[in-house]
Amino acid sequence: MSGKKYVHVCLTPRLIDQYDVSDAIVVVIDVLRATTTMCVAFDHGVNHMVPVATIDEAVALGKQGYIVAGERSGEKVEGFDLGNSPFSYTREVVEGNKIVITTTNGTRAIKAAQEHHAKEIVVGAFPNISLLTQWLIEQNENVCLLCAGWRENVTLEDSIFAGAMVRRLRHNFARYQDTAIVAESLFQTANRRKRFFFRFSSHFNRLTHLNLQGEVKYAMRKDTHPVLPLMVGNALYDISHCEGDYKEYTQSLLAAQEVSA
Ligand code: 3SL
Repeated sequence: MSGKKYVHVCLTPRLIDQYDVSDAIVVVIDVLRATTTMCVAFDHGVNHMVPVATIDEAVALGKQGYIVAGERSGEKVEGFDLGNSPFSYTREVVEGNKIVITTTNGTRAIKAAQEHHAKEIVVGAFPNISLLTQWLIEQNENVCLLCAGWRENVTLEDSIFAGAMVRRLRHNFARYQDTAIVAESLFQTANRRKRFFFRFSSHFNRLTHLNLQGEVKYAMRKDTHPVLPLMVGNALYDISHCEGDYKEYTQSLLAAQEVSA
């Protein structure tokens, strides 16, 4: 039991400077849709995913055999193989492959956590909530729930998800700041009416304009893709199959990255 460890909630990457993430596992949250999509991709067998901030970086990796994925303003970037729809990341498309992905907020939040030297970075969304919270409890480390938000603003859906995580972690961690309590209270208010609350969110409106309401509904479903995407070097890998200490596995991945560099 992690007596003195804390759970912090950083409601937008803009506030990450306020947190010492070098001593915390950072959970990057972009429920609509980047981290939901990543969970789907890993559950469907993608080998690894490299999150990048810019279209140019994605295109460059595309020349090295990566499937190139990402969106801007919710729409697939012209010339890319995939957008950011969880429905596109089918087993047929992704299994055994490597993907480079750039999104408006989700991949940027991952980069922000990296730049601030997070101890570990994992990806969270409703599809992996139970496995992720259980894993965090087992790690006995500080936790920072980093909401990707929208262009550095706070978003309803990411805050609600952070609150759902706080709710589940609460009894295993000791210290909370106000933002964790804000998120948890929001979740408690929204919990049984999540669909209603999500409809208020600005990103729901953006996705509705693109006729993507089905994706919002899909993103709200819990435990549909129980994976643990963890940053190892410059890429996300699923560590959900690791029994016991996952670090041996990540060391071997890092060594392999060095050899191929
Ligand atoms: O901002 C992001 O990272 C995306 O998830 C936004 S969208 O849902 O693809 O529009």
